Parts: sequence; structure tokens; C-alpha cells
Amino acid sequence: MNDKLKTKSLFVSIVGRPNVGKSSILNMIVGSKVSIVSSKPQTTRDRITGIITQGDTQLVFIDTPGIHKPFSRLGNYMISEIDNSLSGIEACLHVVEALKEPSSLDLNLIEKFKKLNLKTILAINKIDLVKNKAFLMEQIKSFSSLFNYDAIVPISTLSNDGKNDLIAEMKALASPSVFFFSNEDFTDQSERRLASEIIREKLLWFLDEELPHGTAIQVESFKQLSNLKVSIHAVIYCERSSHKAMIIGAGGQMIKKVGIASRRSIEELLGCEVNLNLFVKVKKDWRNKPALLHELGYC
Ligand SMILES: Nc1nc2c(ncn2[C@@H]2O[C@H](COP(=O)(O)OP(=O)(O)OP(=O)(O)O)[C@@H](O)[C@H]2O)c(=O)[nH]1
Ligand SMILES: [Mg+2]
Repeated sequence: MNDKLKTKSLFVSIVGRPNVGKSSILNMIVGSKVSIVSSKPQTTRDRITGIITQGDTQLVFIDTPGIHKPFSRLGNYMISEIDNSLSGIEACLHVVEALKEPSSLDLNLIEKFKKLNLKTILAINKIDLVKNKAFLMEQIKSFSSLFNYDAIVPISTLSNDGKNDLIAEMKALASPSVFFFSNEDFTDQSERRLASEIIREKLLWFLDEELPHGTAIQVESFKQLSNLKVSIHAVIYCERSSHKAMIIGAGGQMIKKVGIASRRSIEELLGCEVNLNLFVKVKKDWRNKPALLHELGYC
């Protein structure tokens, strides 16, 4: 029956250490911002789907949290999201940073690829930072000696270098199948969910190191007022009153900054005017309370 199919597809899980650029790669491939990006490790918390359809081939990507040692129930959930992303998957995109030696986390991943017999492509990201290409060749040799990757592609999401090669290599791994999404789909996330992630991204951008890791966003209402206007009410939950004060900032400066940047990004995404109202509330130790994690969408 498959012989008769004229279309092909491939489900690809994007895995690697935190901060190597997994979400940036997904956005580059899909050509739209479906997964938030920041310079802080552990930005991505759940599986995020991004889709591209080119000609007879559909590629479905699952961005995952970076692999790390969990210190909370939320951390355990993030790690389980990586394993869940690998079940029933056909292929993996293993992302590493240019000039970095394979770490123990990379070695653990390679063991998983072998065990699950997955087709795997290695993307060496951030090659814009490489001055001497000879080092890159050394890195390619080092990873090739560990695992027989289907392809190794040096890329930079900053300059878009290697984008077409990466897509071509993944298309080559696709097999006959129906399309699982329509040709125009680029993600399966709702607009509500995309908006809440954008707010979390701005908190990661503007707040100091650990604080944004203790925040979660709940969009309480998302109303289409007309074709040209949407009204959104969202709550930023944090773990302590002292954190609430920092998120609001002196004279409300910080929340205003987060609000303006979030509104602009959401307007770009939705292509219409947005009224964004943000509130800050405390939910003590929510990262360790199963009921609260569930309520905030981490389940
Ligand atoms: N110089 C350079 N920086 C990059 C490149 N790609 C991503 N970055 C930066 O790397 C940082 C991490 O990017 P993300 O895409 O959030 O990384 P991630 O692997 O998804 O991170 P987690 O979700 O935390 O696991 C951000 O500051 C990006 O701007 C690149 O090609 N070159
Ligand atoms: Mg990410």
C-alpha cells in the first residue's frame, strides 16, 4: 500500500544539551517563531512541534528541553518530555555547539540512539563563532568516531548557514506516508499557548539568572475583539513575594518592559493589535507541587 503513496514524512526529535540552539534551529527551519529562545539554559520546558511541508515531503520536528540533572518536579517533567519525544519517533537531530567536545550527556544520548536504532543527524551549531575551520574538522572526526550518524551538518542559526543542507539531509530520511498536518500548518500549538510562551521568554530575557526559572504563565482570557484586535489577560506566577516585587520592579518598570516586549512579539505573531494585561501572583514552591504543575500545564 505504501508503494502507492506519493507523499513522504519524517518525525524528528531535536535533542541535546541546554543552550546549544535547539529551539533556534527549529525556528530557522520552520521560518517562524514556534519555540522561545534565550541565553539562559533550560528555556524550553515541554515538547514543541514545528512543521514544514516542501513538495511531496512533510517534516515534523519536536523541540525538547535541554538534557540536565533535574532538581525539582518540574525538572523531572522536563526530562520525561525528552524521553517521551523519542518514543515512536523515527529520527533525531542531535544538536551540539561548535568547538565543544562530546560531553557525558552527549554520550548518554548516543547510547539511546543506538538502543532505539534511530536515524540520526548531527547538527554542529554556532559555526559563526569558529575562526579556524580545522578545529571544526577535528570535532566532526571526534563525533564520527562515536557514532555512525546519517549525516553531519555544520550550521549557524545566526547566519542561516547550513539550513538548506540540513533540510535536504532530513528529507532524504523521509519515508512514504500520508501527511499528518495540512500544508500550511507550522505548529500544533494554540495561539494562547504561543502567547504564554512569548511572555515567559521576555521574563527570561529581562530578569536575573534564576528568577525566571521559577515563573509560569497562565493565559486566563484570550478574546478576539475584532479581526484587528485581540485582548489577552495573563498571570505570571512566581514562587515568593520577594520575586513578585522584582518582577514588578521599582515603580512598575520591569513589568512594563516585559509587557511592551511581549505585546510587540504577540502582535507580530498574530498580525493584529493586542491589548495585553499582565498580573503577578505568588504560588509558593509550585515547581515541586504536582497539583500546581498540572494546573499550570506541565502534565
Ligand atoms: N552565536 C550563535 N548563537 C546562537 C546560535 N544559535 C543559537 N544561538 C544562541 O544560543 C542561545 C540558546 O539558544 P536556544 O535556541 O534557546 O537553545 P536551546 O538549545 O533551545 O536551549 P534550551 O531550551 O535551554 O535547552 C541563545 O542565546 C541563542 O541566541 C548560532 O548559530 N550562533
Ligand atoms: Mg530550547
